[in-house]
Amino acid sequence: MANINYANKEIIIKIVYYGPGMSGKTTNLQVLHQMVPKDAASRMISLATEQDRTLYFDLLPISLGSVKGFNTKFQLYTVPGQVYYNTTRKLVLNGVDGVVFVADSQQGKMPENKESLENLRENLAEYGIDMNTFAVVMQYNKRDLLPVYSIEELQRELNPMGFPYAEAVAFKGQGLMETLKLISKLTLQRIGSKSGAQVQDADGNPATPAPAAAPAQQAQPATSSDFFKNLQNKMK
Ligand SMILES: Nc1nc2c(ncn2[C@@H]2O[C@H](COP(=O)(O)OP(=O)(O)OP(=O)(O)O)[C@@H](O)[C@H]2O)c(=O)[nH]1
Ligand SMILES: [Mg+2]
Repeated sequence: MANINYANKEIIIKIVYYGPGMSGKTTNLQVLHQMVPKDAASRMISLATEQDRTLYFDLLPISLGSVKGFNTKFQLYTVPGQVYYNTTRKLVLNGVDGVVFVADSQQGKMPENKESLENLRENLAEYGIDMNTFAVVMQYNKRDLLPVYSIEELQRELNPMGFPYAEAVAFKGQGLMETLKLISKLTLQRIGSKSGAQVQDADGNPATPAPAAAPAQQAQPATSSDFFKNLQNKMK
């Protein structure tokens, strides 16, 4: 359901970071905010927190610059992971284009990961989305907190669907760009292949969707344009 507006040549893609409480969703956005250039992500909004627990959501808007003449923006959201905030989680999923599931790798956290994943499946279904065919990336976070489950165990227990995955240590920034790259690639592919895209022409009528992004050079990001080129390059 990416929002593509042909009148002002803009694409807005909504990505939701989902997962159990304390798995590192907010940390993902906070550290990404530090990593991307200022002109690409000028502000991050954290709406309602209590002792660093998310009560509503976080939002990090990232401008990726121009893709085939379209000003492309990602809106990264988090949900509150604590079980009793399901109404909020459902609301935040409204209009979602892609999900990053942030799992906690620590031994003993498998039941919470599974419960959250099942909750995601149910909430997506309420919007008529089949998770099995949706743009989902698994992030196995907290790889530094030993003992952790092996990647094989996590894959077997949480990812029988075979979604792309990345390992991460969110507070150190490890694996965060890799994760963003994977989910960007998946969502842009879906827009390029028409399915899931809500495309409007200047009159608000259905129109042909924009093609997917083209690859470019790899470099340490300096401007939003470089940042996007870097991201595109990683999507190859
Ligand atoms: N050691 C370690 N700590 C991490 C990592 N990622 C996040 N943390 C810490 O885990 C705690 C919870 O992180 P948050 O990002 O607030 O978790 P959340 O998923 O947003 O939690 P809710 O908002 O309650 O759903 C914080 O103290 C983080 O610093 C990691 O990879 N390794
Ligand atoms: Mg949070």
